[in-house]
Amino acid sequence: MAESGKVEIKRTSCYLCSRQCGVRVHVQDQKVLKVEGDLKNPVGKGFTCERARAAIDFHEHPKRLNYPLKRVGERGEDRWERIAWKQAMDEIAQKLKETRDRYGPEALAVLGGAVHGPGDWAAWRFTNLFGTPNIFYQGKNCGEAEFLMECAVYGYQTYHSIDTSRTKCMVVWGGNPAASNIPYFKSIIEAKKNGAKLIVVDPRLTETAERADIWLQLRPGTDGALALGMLNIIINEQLYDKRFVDNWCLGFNRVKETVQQYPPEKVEGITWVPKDDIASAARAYATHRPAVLTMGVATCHIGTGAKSAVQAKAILRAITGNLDIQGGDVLGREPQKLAWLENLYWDSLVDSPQRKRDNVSADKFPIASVNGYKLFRKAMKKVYPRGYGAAMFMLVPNSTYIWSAIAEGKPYPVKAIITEGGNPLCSLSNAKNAFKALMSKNLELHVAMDFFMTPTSQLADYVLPAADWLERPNLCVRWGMQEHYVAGEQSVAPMYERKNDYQFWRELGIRLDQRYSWPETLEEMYNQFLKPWGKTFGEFVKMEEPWYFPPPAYKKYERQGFATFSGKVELAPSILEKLGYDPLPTYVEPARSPMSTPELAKEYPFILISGSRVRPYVHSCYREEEKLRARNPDPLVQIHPDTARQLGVNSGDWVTIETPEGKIRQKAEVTERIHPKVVHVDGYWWFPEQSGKTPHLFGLWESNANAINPDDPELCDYAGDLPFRATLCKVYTAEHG
Ligand SMILES: Nc1nc2c(c(=O)[nH]1)N[C@H]1C(S)=C(S)[C@@H](COP(=O)(O)OP(=O)(O)OC[C@H]3O[C@@H](n4cnc5c(=O)[nH]c(N)nc54)[C@H](O)[C@@H]3O)O[C@H]1N2
Ligand SMILES: Nc1nc2c(c(=O)[nH]1)N[C@H]1C(S)=C(S)[C@@H](COP(=O)(O)OP(=O)(O)OC[C@H]3O[C@@H](n4cnc5c(=O)[nH]c(N)nc54)[C@H](O)[C@@H]3O)O[C@H]1N2
Ligand code: SF4
Ligand SMILES: [Mo]
Repeated sequence: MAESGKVEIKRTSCYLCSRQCGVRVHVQDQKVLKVEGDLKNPVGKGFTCERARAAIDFHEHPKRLNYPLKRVGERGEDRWERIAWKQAMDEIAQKLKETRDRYGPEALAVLGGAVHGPGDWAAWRFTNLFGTPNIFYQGKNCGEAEFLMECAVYGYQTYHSIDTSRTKCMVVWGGNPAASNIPYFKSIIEAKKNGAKLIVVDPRLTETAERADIWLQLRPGTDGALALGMLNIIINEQLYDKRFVDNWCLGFNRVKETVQQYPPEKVEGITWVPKDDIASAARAYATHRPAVLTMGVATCHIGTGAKSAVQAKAILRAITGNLDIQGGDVLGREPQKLAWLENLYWDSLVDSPQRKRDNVSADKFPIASVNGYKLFRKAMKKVYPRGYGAAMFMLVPNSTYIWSAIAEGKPYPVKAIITEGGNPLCSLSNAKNAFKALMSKNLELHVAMDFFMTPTSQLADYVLPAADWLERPNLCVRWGMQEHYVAGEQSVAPMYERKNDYQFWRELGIRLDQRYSWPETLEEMYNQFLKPWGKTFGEFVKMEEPWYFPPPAYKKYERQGFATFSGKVELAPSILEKLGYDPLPTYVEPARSPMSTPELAKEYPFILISGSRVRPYVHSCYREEEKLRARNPDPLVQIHPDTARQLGVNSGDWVTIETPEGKIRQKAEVTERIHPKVVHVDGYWWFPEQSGKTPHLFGLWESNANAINPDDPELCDYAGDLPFRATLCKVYTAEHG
């Protein structure tokens, strides 16, 4: 126990977004006084942003959930009674037991959000033991399409960390780190100072694009054609790494043949990018090695356009010889010194005797299913005998199927859901569909665990108060994304009756035949993860440097081959063929576009993109915090001045944005940063200050991009990711509507 009155410094990691910057928390008598960057911590190196500066406001916010609540009125009526944790957990576990006995374990679906802490892996742990494959977490949220394609082509995901002194070229493709990852953006700037080239592929002139040597302003959703056009130049001008291709790549001739269909002139017509710019970008990328070609979540959000985009990107990385070299795109490894597989129970799910069915969308999107994962495991076995460290990215169902499994019992009934650390009504396309399912009488149980009452938790039967990152010990593990771990001390005891997410899953687990699988505390669970290292969490967190960065390893394939069936880079992956997909990166238009649906485009003439990161917010979070809200008080729709003039719109006007799915209103930001034919709307908007009662739901239908984004599976990509970008809309002022 700390001495009364004494100020202590706790070292931990900030979880107010997924970056996990190292911070020092000043604490006195269980009160947080200050959060500052930790200069010594390699993650962030002392950086903090406006969210970390508002950390105390979130921690003590008057709207925080502090006690378990049980619904007393109808769903969504906003009538609750406070109950004890024990009662909540007993009742929820009993209901889950009945559900499992009556309908099978697959009748439970668990929906979470972006990376936020122990809830992520504890949820996989629970669902794997329970036997349900219907777990919707990071994979689908952040775009499964690219993870899966990288695994199919070269057997693991690549990291795109910039080596500021070595990297010679950076291609930021479909992302904007200036808003989404500031520490990364800083390394881009530093590498540029050291002479590296920056190429940005984005329909908007973002803060990142502003810094670019070459900015390719493409038509949203045509990334595949653009990448194929670049491949055309690189292959025909023989700018690829011939030795690497000869020794390590299969399928080169088939790809060579395919790219002949995409000469720069034709690609200009598809993408709107001038052919000379396509050629310059291709030449710059291929001749400045080592180069990094980033993931960028937008290329997974363009529906049917995504497959060729992510595949052609993977081919670009491979044939230019940038795979797994220092300063280039380094291949990940399974977590080092960590007992992860035995603790996450992947195999229990894959081979579960209880699980009779694959996830609800397995037939439509077989690559993102338990069976798809099994095939990947087989392919990877030689290189990764323990399986894939980031398997949770690999078998996530498509949300539309979850909603229809609830509302219509198809393909089989889902009767219970748990939403933890996510706000699907704001973050998933076609909120009307989600709303219908969440209000359906067929749904027998909905449990939500969050910091705040959100539109989603508003529709739950039980709402549970989550402890935040200051109230729990943290072990940052970026499964499959980066190899380091960082230990963080608990700063203060949880306020009121908040509990950490691990405790929630544990308490369910021990009531549901998983008694021996759940150590009593989060620290004890961390001890189990850290066992191979021979350290306890307590020892780790007290170390002078409480982090572990494994020594980097390059060209790992020279020893072990690539983790594909052939052991080579498969440019036309055999696994795609086995699962019934086109193995070649053939370009496919977004399913709604001026080219694929010209009739629809007459009525909806603009291309709609939505939800790019806005600096103060993380998706639907933080709109209740006054200082952050003051920076971005209203949802903004970006419109080009020429378009605005035609529409009679001025900056600051509220305008209507309409799609076949519905309409919303946002405030116009007239700007030359966007193409005249493209409209960008802010994502995830709700208004915590408004009434939460249904149907109002904190103004969910007023301005939320995902109230009008489509979710038809035919519009989704090959892995079932939602089309948040590259669809069609019309825009008008209220008077002209
Ligand atoms: N239109 C559009 N939609 C998109 C995207 C887009 O680009 N455009 N991007 C997609 C992407 S990449 C993502 S990742 C998703 C994000 O989708 P979500 O993760 O559903 O969105 P968030 O708003 O981050 O929801 C997180 C919720 O969890 C709560 N929370 C935070 N930390 C914790 C915790 O430790 N424990 C618990 N129990 N709760 C916690 C927060 O209060 C918040 O309500 O959105 C997707 N949706
Ligand atoms: N502040 C903040 N930071 C965050 C988050 C947050 O919510 N807030 N979320 C975190 C999460 S979960 C994620 S997944 C990452 C995502 O981070 P990023 O990958 O950087 O994604 P976005 O910031 O949405 O940037 C997407 C960019 O793609 C562009 N774009 C739109 N359509 C297309 C298209 O068809 N093709 C191409 N090439 N580009 C297109 C948009 O104009 C936008 O500038 O950010 C993380 N960091
Ligand atoms: S970027 Fe900001 S919110 Fe995200 S982890 Fe770092 S300090 Fe926290
Ligand atoms: Mo994400």
